[in-house]
Amino acid sequence: MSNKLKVKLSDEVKQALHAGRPVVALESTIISHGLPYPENIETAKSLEHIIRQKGATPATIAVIDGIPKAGLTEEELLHLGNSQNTITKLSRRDLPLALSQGLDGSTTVAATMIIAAAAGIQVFATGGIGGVHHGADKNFDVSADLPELGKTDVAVICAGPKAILDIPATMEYLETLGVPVIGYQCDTMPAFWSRTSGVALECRLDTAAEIANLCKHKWQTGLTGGVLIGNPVPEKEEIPPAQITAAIHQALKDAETQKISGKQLTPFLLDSIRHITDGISLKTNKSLIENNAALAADIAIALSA
Ligand code: PSU
Ligand code: MN
Repeated sequence: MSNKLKVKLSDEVKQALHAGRPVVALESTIISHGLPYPENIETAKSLEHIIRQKGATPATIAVIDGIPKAGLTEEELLHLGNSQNTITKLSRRDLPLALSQGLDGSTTVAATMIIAAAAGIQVFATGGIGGVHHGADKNFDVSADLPELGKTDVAVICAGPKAILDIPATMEYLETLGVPVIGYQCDTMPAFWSRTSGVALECRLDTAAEIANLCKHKWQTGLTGGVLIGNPVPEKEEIPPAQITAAIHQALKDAETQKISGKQLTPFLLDSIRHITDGISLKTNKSLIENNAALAADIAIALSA
């Protein structure tokens, strides 16, 4: 029995991979749980468009009828985006249940990395990765995204850990796991809606070519595991820390009062912040993901050159 995860590729993705052309993986939890309808569908389509315009091939990843897929049809995208909350959010631990029961599910950063790597896709764009939650010293809430970055060979382009997280603790955790964290044209880790978290980075690279070169050196020398690229949200869409901090605190307090925990916590916080900021956070969220998709395409192109 083969112990490899089998991924069903769309024709477009299959042809691109076969020809050694650049491919960028996209996750689907953003579609099902991270953004509201219909902005989620609009964003999913716009990401694919941005990547194609750059000359790379997008591969949105999800599990449909228990089958891991890279490259979704329009119908599948709509299905993930229209069924808010009825679609299961799948991280590493949830994949066996979904595969064995033939379920539909959207994939988190961790699960998307697993499926991308199995398909032979090296570059993946998301919004913000999961990380160490506030209070993790007591509640142990650390996203499965972090250990995945420690072991799976995929470059992940993000706008930082989501600012609802304990970013300094997340950075410590990444250091322990041996994950290179690159600031793209920046010297501090971005903080999702804001351009900086204040946490200094030791690795700043200013071009996609240098980032691709670092990845090649890592993977060609047996230094397995992910590479994390922090790409700050464009200046004109940024919400400065002073403006978003109050909303984050309010959302964290509401989560505590309502006893929200586990995999529900991140979607709850994102949704609360969207309401508190009157939708401004949504506009920023959309912009930062698009910005990440564009950089991911550049890196994939540099890697395939
Ligand atoms: N980035 C966003 N919105 C999201 C997520 C990331 O802009 O909804 C998702 C990703 O799929 C990430 C997940 O892997 O949130 C983290 O969830 P948790 O904290 O439960 O591990
Ligand atoms: Mn968690």
